This record gives sequence, C-alpha cells and structure tokens, in this order.
Amino acid sequence: MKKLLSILVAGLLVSAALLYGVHWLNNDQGYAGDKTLTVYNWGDYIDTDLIKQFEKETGIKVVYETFDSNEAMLTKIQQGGTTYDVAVPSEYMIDKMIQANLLLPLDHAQLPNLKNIDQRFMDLPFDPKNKYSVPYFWGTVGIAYNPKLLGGKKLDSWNDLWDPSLKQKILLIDGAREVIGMGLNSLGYSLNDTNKAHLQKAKEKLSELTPNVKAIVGDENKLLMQNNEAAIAVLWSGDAADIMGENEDIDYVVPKEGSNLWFDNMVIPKTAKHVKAAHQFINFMLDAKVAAQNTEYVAYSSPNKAALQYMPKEMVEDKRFYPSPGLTKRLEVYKNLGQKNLAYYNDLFLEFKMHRK
Ligand code: N2P
Repeated sequence: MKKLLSILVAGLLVSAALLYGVHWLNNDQGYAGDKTLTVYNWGDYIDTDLIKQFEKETGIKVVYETFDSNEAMLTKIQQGGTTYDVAVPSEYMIDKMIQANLLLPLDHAQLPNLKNIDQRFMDLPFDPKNKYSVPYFWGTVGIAYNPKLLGGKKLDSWNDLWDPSLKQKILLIDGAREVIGMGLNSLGYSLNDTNKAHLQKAKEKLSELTPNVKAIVGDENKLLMQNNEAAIAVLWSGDAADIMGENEDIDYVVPKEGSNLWFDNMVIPKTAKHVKAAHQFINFMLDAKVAAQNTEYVAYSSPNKAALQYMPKEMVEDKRFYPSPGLTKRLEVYKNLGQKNLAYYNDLFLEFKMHRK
C-alpha cells in the first residue's frame, strides 16, 4: 500500500513537472507569460551584476543588447527584426518615437518606485506626465582634458579647441547632434538651430577643427584618455566622471558658450512581447539601492533622489556632474527637429567625417 502510494505521488510529481515544463516553455516563447525580457541600452550603461540580480529575483531571463547612438537604436527598432521590451533613448528621440507611435504608454501602477525620482526630472516637455518614459540617467556634454598633457593649459570654451597648438589632440564623440551642436555653440547659435546657413557655417567651422581631431570614437574614448593616449575629449559627462575615477589628472568642463543638457529615459517599444516583465525591470532599476549601485558603477548622474543617500558624498556633491538647476538653466535640451532637419544634421556630420580622412 505504502509502495503504491509512493508510486502515485511520484507519478503526480512527474506529471506536474511535465505540465510545468510545458507551461514554462510557452512562457519562454512569450505568449503565455513573461519569462524572458530583451533590453536595449547604450554601451557601458549598466552594472551587469544588477541584470543577474534581477534574473535571480524574478526568474526572468534577460537578453541584453547595446547601441551607441539614438539613431542606430531607432533604425533597429523600426526594422523590427529583434523585438525589444525595454529601450533607453534620449529625450529628443523619445519625442520622435512618440510622434511615430512607436512607444507603449506605461502603467504607472506597476512602477511604484517612480516615487524615488526627483521631481526635477519628471514631467519634462518631451514626455508630459511621463506617459511613455521614466528617467534613467542625465548629464551634459562637455570637454574632458588633461592639463598635464597640455603644458598646464586650462580649457573652458568650445573655441579653445581650435587653438593650433592642439594638433591631433582631440577625441570627438561619434554623435551627429553633439558634434554639429558643438560647431553651432562655438558660433553662438542654438543647439536646435535649423537655419541652413547657420548649419553650413557650423560645418565649415568644424572643418577647420580637423587638424586637431585625433579620432571620432565611441566608448573607446575612455581608455584613450585614462591611459594618457589622448589629451582632450568632447564627451558625455558620465564618461568624463568614469575617466576621472581612473586618472586624477583629468578635469571636466561644460564650455561657457553653452552646451547640451540631456536625459536618457526607459521606454517600452510598442512591439514589446513581455510588457509585464518590462515594467518589472523598469521598476527594479528605479529601486533606490539598485539605482545607487548602478550609478556608482556607470558613473553617470542619477535622477533617483532616494538613491543619492546610498552613494559616496563626493560623487553627489560634485557640481561638475550634479550641476544645480541654476547652472543647467543656461544649457539647452535637444528638441526633436523633425525628420528632415535630423537627416540634414546627419548628412553634415557624415560630410565632416569623410572630409577628415
Ligand atoms: C554611455 C552613453 C551615454 C549616453 N556609454 C548619453 N546619452
């Protein structure tokens, strides 16, 4: 009798396991549940230990892919080959994606940790009421430089970069808006200027910078600067913070003529297959301790107010990376300039890049 009972129990267990297994398989394919999640983020933009922690806590398997420009990300999402559940575009691209009907409205009820975000970063013009996006990191564009490699020279202006003594010294970030923007700013024009004559002038001015440009690079800028192989880099603030953590000689400045203030937010593309898991992931990243760990690792500026208490004081109090609202007022946020103008920026940038070689 006892034996019969154990056979019966074993049988029940096996069929339960089988049932569960089959069910789990379905989940994995995405139509019966949310057991996988595909995340699309900028390169070097997350502490990968946190992905493992999320997988462990939720049983959701994360497929993680990276991009290095908003434009590349948009193309990939529009092609639709891979479907992404979470992506992290910048503000002007979010505006563009909303207009193109590419984003899913977020369910704030599934994002209780949204309360941790500083109000200063909520409800911004590119996404009123954060209907489609929630803050991930923010920052500026500026100049990282190593005075030791420049004979003690200090930089504080875009126009400093045109100094003939800086031959082959400068790395530029591989971004159309950033580079054309720097040309525009150096001439006193807005980063959102769409006047073709102004844009042409900016491009001509950039051509004159060519002898000073050592390379146009992505995340490699960090190693080159850390190892003293380059003296100057035009880059995003968090990359500067990261570099400065490795090489104490380097400083970061937001040029006095003005510069860009940017926001990278998490979104769920309309084509997402795992919408619930996407909300779980976003809410996880908004957790104060998770955000603090992520920020310490990535070195970008966190919009998560509750996270700041868990971070080293010298990080949070560094005005170069946590500029006050008074300071950021003089900076410009990129606007979505529309398809035609963005294409024109891209063309000019391409011409500049080709002309260099
Ligand atoms: C991280 C890139 C940060 C993106 N490597 C700035 N929008």
